[in-house]
Amino acid sequence: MGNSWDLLLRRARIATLTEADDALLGAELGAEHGDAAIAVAGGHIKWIGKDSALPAGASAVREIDCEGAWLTPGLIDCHTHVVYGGNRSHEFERRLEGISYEQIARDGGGIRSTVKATRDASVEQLVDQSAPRLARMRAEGLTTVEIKSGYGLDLASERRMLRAAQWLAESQHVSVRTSFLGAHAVPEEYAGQPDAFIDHLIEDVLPVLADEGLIDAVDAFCETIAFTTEQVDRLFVAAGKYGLPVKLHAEQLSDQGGAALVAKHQGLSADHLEYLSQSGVEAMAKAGTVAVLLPGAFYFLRETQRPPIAALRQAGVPMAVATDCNPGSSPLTSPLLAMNLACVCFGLTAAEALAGMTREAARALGLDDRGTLAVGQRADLALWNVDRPAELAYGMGHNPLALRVFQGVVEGPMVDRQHAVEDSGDPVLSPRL
Ligand code: DI6
Ligand code: FE
Repeated sequence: MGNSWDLLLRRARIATLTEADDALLGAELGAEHGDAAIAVAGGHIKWIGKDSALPAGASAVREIDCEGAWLTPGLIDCHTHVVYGGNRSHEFERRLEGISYEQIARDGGGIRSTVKATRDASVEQLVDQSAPRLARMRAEGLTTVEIKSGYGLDLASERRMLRAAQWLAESQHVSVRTSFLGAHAVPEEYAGQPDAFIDHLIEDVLPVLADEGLIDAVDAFCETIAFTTEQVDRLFVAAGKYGLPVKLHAEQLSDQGGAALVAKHQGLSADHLEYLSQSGVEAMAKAGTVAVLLPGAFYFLRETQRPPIAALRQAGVPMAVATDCNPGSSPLTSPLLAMNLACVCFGLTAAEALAGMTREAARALGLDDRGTLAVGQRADLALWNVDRPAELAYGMGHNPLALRVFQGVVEGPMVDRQHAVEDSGDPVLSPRL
């Protein structure tokens, strides 16, 4: 029937992550024989099924023999602060001496010290400093990343952070969703006046950045060392006026009732959640708010209280997993290690961790065109040299990525070798060459 596709991946095993099957990994197409295929055209998935069922006469500009390697959706990191200036290794040393994260913040360090370094940086410098971090994530099959502002805390600096995030999308071939986190900390010039600072964000900062098309969602830090639920509520009401969805850093260090607040606003996600109460769980379940688990921060801050995973599961709250990549509480640039930590520290299953870094992460960003492999979805894929998908969460410091496909364009560790293959006249590219 003369199908002409841009790309055809053959002889794969495929974890679709769709909910069509009861099994959490979805239909494991061709799992036994490595005989599944995916066809891509125009940056989207056009056909998916058994290799043996490919339509007669199907052809593609490029065909790749996956040799039984596993295909999953490209990884999605739905909570990062990957754009920032400087680093906080000196504070890490203080914490190793026994000084707490909260104490460092109260002494004027913490977020505020990164604000100083970020305010001093140009957009170009922010891009240069952040690109290697994002490149490390991309090397592990990342295709979509959420990036927050929140280290500028004034209009010009927040704008530079958000512009840097958009530039990185272009240069790194990743899809970027931006969140405005102006309410991350009270800046020096508003010391002791958090309400006035929230007013300033609502009146002078949010409207401008929203109008400039720099924001996809509004986030805040609800905590004793940051903002109260009342202050966050006012900000969220303002976000609603611009049609922007909300999300929240909630119950990270104490139970402030932040999850219930974000649920009240039909928010996309409540993130961290170590101190989440049962009523918070129920409010999230009712609103369909995703729980974003950030085990990197739990580990790095040596937190001992775990998020109530069993209660979240029981209530049917979707659970996403993210790196929280940031200089203070989670200098983590490995989505795969975040999956491992979610299993080891929080007790997720390997399948839940993979769903948390794909399907549920897409849900946490309000995106329904990615995170699963099905006809019509974006062709954002990762091909892994593993025998079982559980190996993705099992390894520590191990990167089995063979290929990354971003909107139908193939990249990966073996792409250089691909040219040698093409020069030799062999049209079939093998990830294990
Ligand atoms: N919670 C966090 O873990 C990050 N932000 C937040 O609200 C930490 C930010 C930092 O310490 O720089
Ligand atoms: Fe965070």
